[in-house]
Amino acid sequence: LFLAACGGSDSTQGNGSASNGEEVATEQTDSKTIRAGIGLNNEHPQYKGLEKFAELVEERTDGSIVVETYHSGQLGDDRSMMEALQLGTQEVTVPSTAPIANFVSEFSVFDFPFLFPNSEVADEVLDGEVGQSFLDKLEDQNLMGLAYWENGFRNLTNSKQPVATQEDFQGLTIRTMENDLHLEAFRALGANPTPMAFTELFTAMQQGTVDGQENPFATIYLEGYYEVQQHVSNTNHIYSPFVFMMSKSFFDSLTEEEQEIVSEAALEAGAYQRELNREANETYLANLQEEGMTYTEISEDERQKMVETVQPVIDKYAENIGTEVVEKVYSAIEAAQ
Ligand code: KDG
Repeated sequence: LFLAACGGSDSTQGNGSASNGEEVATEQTDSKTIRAGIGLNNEHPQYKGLEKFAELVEERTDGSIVVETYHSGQLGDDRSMMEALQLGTQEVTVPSTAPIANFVSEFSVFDFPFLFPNSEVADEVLDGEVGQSFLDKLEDQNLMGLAYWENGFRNLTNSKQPVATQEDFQGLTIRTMENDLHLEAFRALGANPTPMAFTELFTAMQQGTVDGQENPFATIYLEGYYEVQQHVSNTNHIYSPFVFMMSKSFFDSLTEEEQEIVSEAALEAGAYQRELNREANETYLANLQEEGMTYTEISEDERQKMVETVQPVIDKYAENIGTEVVEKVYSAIEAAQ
């Protein structure tokens, strides 16, 4: 198992005795490889979750499936990795729901600003029937959605000014994920949003191409954004789920038993990832302040104003997605509270 994970498929020649070498070679010819890539770095709970997935799968398949994990966009950004899954040149990625909406537009509903009141409600809706019905929609795109993981509540940072009110968004160039709804919501709030892949974000902030960005505290801290950003506010404007997804053609090539193992492992690793992620998001705001960032709290009154400002954008997308689908999500949220 260890050999297989570390050696790669073409490094067996000349290792050990001939018979040993042959054995390893046979084993490796039979083993299937999952290349799993994410945009966040190897400090982030998302990567720890990926490592957990690898451990569970390799253990439960006795190494007949090997999982190679890649972080920091080593295999590309959310969109290009999803395309690689469609083509079958990569097996797993765990994008935010926002870029998924470019493949299945209904996914935008999970990115409605201020949709989920807390992560417990999000868990219940996403892990329930409604969440599953969205994952099913990915199959037409040659993608298998196996589980929801958590990115978390997104918060605004910038290099220019403290943001306490909606008026403070005015004039700030904010990088958003590649999603039209995000763009329109930020425009409505008065900012000047610009969509960009995650892999380009740090440099864009460093070079001043953008003034700010929005991500959960864990990402802001673990990606070292405090080095290039001065102000952070708890806008909590969008809850970002992750979707753990696999190339459908790869999934279909697995035996039934293997399919069960990877599906179960994606869920179990997700539970672990969510736990680590919540701890991280609670802890890291303090660290950001220790690193010298100014923290501005958004009052409930101000947040309510933002809710009202983005409502027309939500209404527009609700209509585009289809009221029936959106109503199902709203009812599930209500039932979960
Ligand atoms: O690994 C996930 C990242 O690629 C991305 O989804 C993170 O929230 C994110 C962003 O802002 O792009």
